[in-house]
Amino acid sequence: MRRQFGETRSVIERRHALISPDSHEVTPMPGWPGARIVVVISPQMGAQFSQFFAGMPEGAIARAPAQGVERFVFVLEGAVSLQTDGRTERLEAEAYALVPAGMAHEIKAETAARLVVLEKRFVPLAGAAHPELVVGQVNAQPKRAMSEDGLLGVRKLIPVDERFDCEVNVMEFQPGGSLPYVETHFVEHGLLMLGGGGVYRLDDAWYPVAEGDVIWMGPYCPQWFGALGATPSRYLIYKNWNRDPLPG
Ligand code: UGY
Ligand code: MN
Repeated sequence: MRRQFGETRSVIERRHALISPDSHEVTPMPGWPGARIVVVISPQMGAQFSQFFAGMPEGAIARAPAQGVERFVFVLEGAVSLQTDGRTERLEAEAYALVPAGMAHEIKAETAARLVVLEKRFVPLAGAAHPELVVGQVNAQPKRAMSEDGLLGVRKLIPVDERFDCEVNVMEFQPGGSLPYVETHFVEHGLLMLGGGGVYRLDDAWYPVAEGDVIWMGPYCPQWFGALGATPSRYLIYKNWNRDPLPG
């Protein structure tokens, strides 16, 4: 929805950002011919990763990212096929893939499709093997309780394994559920509200958030979420982790 008189809910601060759909800017992107790309989080903002939406018309094909960059793809609408050396996977809504750095691949829109994509420079760990391709479906992952009141659960989309330098989770809040405490941590987040809504605390500001909103939380941004409304709230959340803050 386009607002009048120069209003938007988007806010860009030094250590956090909220990007609401009303301020999306469509850009072309090399490697994504024909797609409508909206970059919502990027290093230009202060993040160490990028997060973008890709609206692909049927038949469009995306190529692999730059050398050393890993890619997480989550299907919001439609269907794509992910082709890697010797393997083709069909991904429909709520399916996802983590394509390790250096893996040749193509993403083809089997129907018109909308994706959210996260990319980061992979941080290898001495002694650990290179990660493998991960493909999955949100609901196939077990929901683990994350609060004593039973109102918050998390589904981990990537194996908990030192080979991986990031995690992507879906957090599910029943109405009235919240993060148990205000978190402060050295890792950063890219978040997409998948449904429902509530209030997100970022630094010393409290923002109403709803489906389609994107949040960047930089290192040490104090953060808390409380779900409001009659239906559950869900968000997709990335974080860099599993690596020492002082790399050798
Ligand atoms: O995993 C996390 O750090 C997560 N609980 N943070 C968040 O939801 N803002
Ligand atoms: Mn956190």
